[in-house]
Amino acid sequence: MRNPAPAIVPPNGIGDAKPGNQAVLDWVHDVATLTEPENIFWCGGSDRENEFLIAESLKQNVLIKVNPKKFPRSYLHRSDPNDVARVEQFTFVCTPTKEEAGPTNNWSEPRETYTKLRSLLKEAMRGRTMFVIPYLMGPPDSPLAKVGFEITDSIYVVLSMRIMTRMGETALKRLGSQSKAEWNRGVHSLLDVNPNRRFICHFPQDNTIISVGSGYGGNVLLSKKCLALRIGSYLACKQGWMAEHMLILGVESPEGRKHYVVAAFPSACGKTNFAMLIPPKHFKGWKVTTVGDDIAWMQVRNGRLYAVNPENGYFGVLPGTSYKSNPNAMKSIAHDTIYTNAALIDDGEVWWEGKDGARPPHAIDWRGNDWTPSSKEKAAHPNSRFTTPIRNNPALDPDVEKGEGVPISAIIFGGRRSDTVPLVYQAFDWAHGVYLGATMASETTAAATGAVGRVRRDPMAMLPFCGYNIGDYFQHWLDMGKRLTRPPLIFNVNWFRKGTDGKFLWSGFGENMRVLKWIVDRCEGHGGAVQSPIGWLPSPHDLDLADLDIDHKCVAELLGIDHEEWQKEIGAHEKFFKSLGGVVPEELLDQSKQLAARFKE
Ligand code: GTP
Ligand code: SPV
Ligand code: MN
Repeated sequence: MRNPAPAIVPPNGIGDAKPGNQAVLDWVHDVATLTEPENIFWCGGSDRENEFLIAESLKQNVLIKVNPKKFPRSYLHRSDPNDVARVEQFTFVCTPTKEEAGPTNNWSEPRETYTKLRSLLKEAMRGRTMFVIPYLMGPPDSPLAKVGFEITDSIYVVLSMRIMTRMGETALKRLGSQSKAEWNRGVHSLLDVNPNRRFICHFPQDNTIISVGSGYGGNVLLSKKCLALRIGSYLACKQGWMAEHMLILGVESPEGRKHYVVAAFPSACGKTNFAMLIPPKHFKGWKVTTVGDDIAWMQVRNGRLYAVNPENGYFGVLPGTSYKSNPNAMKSIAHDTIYTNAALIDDGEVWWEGKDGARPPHAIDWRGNDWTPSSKEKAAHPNSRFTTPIRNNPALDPDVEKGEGVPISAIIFGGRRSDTVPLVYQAFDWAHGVYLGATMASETTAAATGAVGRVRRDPMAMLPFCGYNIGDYFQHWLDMGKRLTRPPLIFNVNWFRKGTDGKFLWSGFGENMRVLKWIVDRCEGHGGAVQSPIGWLPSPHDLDLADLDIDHKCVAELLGIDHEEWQKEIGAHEKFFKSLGGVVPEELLDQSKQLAARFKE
């Protein structure tokens, strides 16, 4: 068993931001009666409160100070080595019937699950402090914004939620005092951080989340995957909007024409990097700005799709992040950042694999052990992350706070595919685009526990995040299209195709601008393309590849469609749809047939 963190006693004026809404107070009272904390800390999110909590975290060794000259106000956190990623096998959707959760979710009966969780939570906060975090997802004046409360006994969760969400007063203001107001109830307890007692449970009908036994990222920052995606997607379907695992970026031409695009890539497949892209020299005058890097909430306005970023911070992957690959991320995380499971080098600087410069001669690894370049283990965990405010990003889009959101010109799907899938292609129409999303696949990554590098179907990058029946989710996508008079064009990309030598064929990162430019051209109606069985493909001269060190053979390979590989791919689509057991809309089954038929033409 882990030593429980001691209760903390805040000075006057801190930890007393008690909400005025009676329904919230009643709920907090119920949870406290069950968990029996030493005291309740009502988070308000002020600077003074944050400084106090950081000082406490340093005392408790929850945080380690990193070199303040190099990284002002930044800290390292090490999570338990058994607790370093999302746990999909312990994540549940608890709906009255199994059918509502659908074939892609772990289902658990709500009443039994509440009973089990209540017994785990009984006295769980004895001798400890229970924090109550009010937070708002989305710009304060957005019709899409949602209020949540997270109760937690983890000080790391409080510090992270203050970065990741709009915490405190703005949430309370939005909630108001009405007893019927919509708000999410989130309860989190570390318990003893034991994988055998780790459950992330969602009750969509009750707008409730209960997470126990973990202290890591997507399992415990309940605003993110739990509310903004799983509960969010359920509410979105009911209320007629969309909650998606998508980055949102703005791209402006030298002439000042601006488009916004969203892109759904699975976990650790390049959303943060694409959202912060810096165009290569050849694209002088082009500007890419970030609205969001992980989640998009979208609504229909005047026949167009508009997106807001519900979050207020980035919880991004460290390995591979460098001034070479992503300068905007490096600048963002140079101050006021929490690093989780990175290595610490001798001058108090944090380090991870893929950072600029040579490997350090010595480090303390993510577990707290000595490390040298000859060590077999990685110094930073492959899923080590940074938590940093969106405002640290030098390329933050000026309209990030716009309540109505930004108008979306294109939707991009993509995954990690070593083979089969070309660099970019465009769907013929909305329904075909929905089919591209529904059948996309990707190699698994370290963002979730389990095997890495296994190709799995991950529809719309939502496999682990769709909080209801995936068949209804597909239908919702098809229905949304019918409400759009100016629907975004839909594309699929793959930055990760490999040559026979096993190396990436495409240099990626900033060079992805070349693909983005073609997408923008297509949106404006002047990009060239050739028709293929899978969709509209750029021919090599339709892509601006000037000043790029790539040979023609690679370009041909990147854009090529291998008929044998695609026969296998179509088989995999059909197998996947079959595995869902009859929930797939007829319209998508039909798309599958049309795809197969186009290969025979
Ligand atoms: P989540 O936060 O888990 O949702 O991940 P994400 O989709 O935001 O992925 P992110 O941008 O953090 O990238 C994950 C990993 O992929 C990092 O190690 C990146 O360096 C790497 N990566 C991102 N973009 C590219 C690319 O264009 N090419 C290559 N080869 N690698 C990339
Ligand atoms: C993901 O896995 O897609 C993430 C990281 O964005 S986590 O918040 O841990 O889910
Ligand atoms: Mn993500």
